[in-house]
Amino acid sequence: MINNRNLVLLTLFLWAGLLPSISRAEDGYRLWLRYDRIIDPQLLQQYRAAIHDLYFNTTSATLHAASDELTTGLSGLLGQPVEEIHSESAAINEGALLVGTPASSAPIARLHWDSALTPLGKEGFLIRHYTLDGQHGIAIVANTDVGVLYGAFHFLRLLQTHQSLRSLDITSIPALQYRVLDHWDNLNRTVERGYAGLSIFDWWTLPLYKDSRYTDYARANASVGINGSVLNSVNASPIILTPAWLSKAAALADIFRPYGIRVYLSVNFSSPMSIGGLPTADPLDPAVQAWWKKKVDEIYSYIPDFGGFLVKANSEGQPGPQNYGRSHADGANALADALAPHHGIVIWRAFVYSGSSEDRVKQAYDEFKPLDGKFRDNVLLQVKNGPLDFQPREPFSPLFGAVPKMPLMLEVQITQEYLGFSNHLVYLAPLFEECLNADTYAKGKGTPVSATITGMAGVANIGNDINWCGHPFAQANWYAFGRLAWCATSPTDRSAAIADEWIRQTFSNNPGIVDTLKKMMLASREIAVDYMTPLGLAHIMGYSHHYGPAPWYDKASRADWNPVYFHRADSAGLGFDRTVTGSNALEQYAPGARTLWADKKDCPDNAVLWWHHVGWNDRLHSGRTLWEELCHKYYTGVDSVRWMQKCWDALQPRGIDAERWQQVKMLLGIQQQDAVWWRNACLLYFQTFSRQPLPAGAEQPDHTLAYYENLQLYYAPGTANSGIPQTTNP
Ligand code: GCW
Repeated sequence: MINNRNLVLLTLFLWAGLLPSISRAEDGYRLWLRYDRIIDPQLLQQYRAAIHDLYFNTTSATLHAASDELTTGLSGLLGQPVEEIHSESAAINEGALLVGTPASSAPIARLHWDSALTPLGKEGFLIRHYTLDGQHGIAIVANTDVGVLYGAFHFLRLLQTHQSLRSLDITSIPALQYRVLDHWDNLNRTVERGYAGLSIFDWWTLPLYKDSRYTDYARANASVGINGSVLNSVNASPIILTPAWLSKAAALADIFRPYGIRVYLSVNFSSPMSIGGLPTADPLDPAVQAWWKKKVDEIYSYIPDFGGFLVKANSEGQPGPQNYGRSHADGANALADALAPHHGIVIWRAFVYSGSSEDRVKQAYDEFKPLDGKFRDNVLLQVKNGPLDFQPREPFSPLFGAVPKMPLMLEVQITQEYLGFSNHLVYLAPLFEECLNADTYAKGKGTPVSATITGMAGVANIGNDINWCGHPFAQANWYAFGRLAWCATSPTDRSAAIADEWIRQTFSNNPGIVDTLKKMMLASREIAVDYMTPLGLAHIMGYSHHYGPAPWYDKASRADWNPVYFHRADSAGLGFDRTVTGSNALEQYAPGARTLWADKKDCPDNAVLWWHHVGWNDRLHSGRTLWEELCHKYYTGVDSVRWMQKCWDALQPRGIDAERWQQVKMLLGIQQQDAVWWRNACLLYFQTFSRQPLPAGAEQPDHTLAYYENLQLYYAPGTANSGIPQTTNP
């Protein structure tokens, strides 16, 4: 039957068939949603036989989005138009793909899968075989439309990753309720710690100009189950709450809504003063409380399903309740009371430290532990994975498991502020997973961080670069964030499985390619740790921009912004004693967790300098002395980047497209150069304390320490600071 819709599809399909000959460049824009025709003839035959046509009753914008994705995706993958049958009364054909909820689809209601549907909740889905009216096929079913959308994306993923459709029995339910991207995007479109161009949110042309990219952003997020987006940076401009900007945020919310994404805004705690004209922002002042209530009511008039506020208060110069002698709970509760009638939430950040003499990594716990139970029910505390600041490796934050009366969000950084920006290939799933799996011992052995959280927030690495994230492999970190947040409590080796499916969708299903890229990705985080901050070192990056090594740096206005504060090198050894003989940050952990690190002799090598000051000649578990091991790690890091380069070079003739192959090759060149820089600069510097030689016969630094110390980086991306010293009058 050729109706209008089919004609359109057919035309599109014929056009798509022509595309390879006019050679569509692999510019990375399509992310992991590429839907190119499956080449393997047997697989194609299996899929074409299993999926005859699509039964859909698109009664909502969300179901419409799901049906669009399935028709585009299936037509692309199967290389033939897939007919969509809307009629509820139409007879079921053999191989009909039934998609929907019992409420939206009569055939699905007739399956009577109620008992399987009940546990799915509001976002889960089933993908299973059915027999109905003597016909057989596959059904994607959920309780809600957004569950159907997630199921549709999952089904497409099965095909994209070449899974068999022969015995499907999938039940998928998200482990965490909140799976949120935090954009650190400023209203002038710069992105704090952003390395992929300007913000994708073109505030200036919103709300009338709606870039099609906003829809593609929503599709990508929905495909991995991300259900929230904080549009603006936590260093928030109060302007975001003015009517003109609320209408811009509302336009985005309208585009994201069908994809199950709620919009949140970061707010500046002083907004009642700066845009409200009040003399104070004291959260206990009735006029301030009334202002927030009115403002929140106004926001809901623009965005009826507004998610709520994200707040950075009394941290790094941001205003907060402590400016008025009030606690974080007082501050959060004033906002929470305004949001509660609308079912909105406050996500209050635990990233606070005051520049006091107390070990910086202890301060968040000291601040929030005593406040447990003092926050309203609709306040969540958002805690960075580690107690310091998104380092290549840190122990988990002691707040996980320590404030049982508060729901927690785990905050991870997808953008690579401390991991080589978008220049370095670093797959972050192993870092995220290390935290999720870490045992807090909060309720005895076997209480992983994942069991203490209600949600996960990821600081986005997205910008307006054509490939969204700068480095083609940085897309994997966005993808992995969503997938991990969805399945945070599943006990399997998720990093490997997620890398596998991402590679298959983004690059190729060729086993040789999958194998090589997976090896590179899974090794890459440890490689970065080796050439940047091995053995538990932390925060020895360049001041302010955080790119490249500067372990010598001691000029920052605050002690806890200086690398020397964190590594504590001296003639005796290296490392920060955080045990009972030092800052005793260890005490903030449950006794079971402490035993892992407390004793210098037992402490794992990969954390030892975080917890202990270790003598240069002390032997580590590796059998090498600290100095030998430090050298070994830095040299291994460089060698391993060169290994990644070799792996990549070997792939060119095996099917990676020229455009992305060349891009990654050049970026690996930068990474190699930077790894050498890190190794040389750090070893030359630490050598001034250890007074021991670099390994005999090893590649020697090609510059002096003074050379590295004098390197200046100007205009590093991601920071407003140009790096040029201010010596003259402005
Ligand atoms: O990692 C630090 C960054 C700041 C950031 C801060 C935070 C948004 O250097 O740029 O500010 O963390 O998390 O608030």
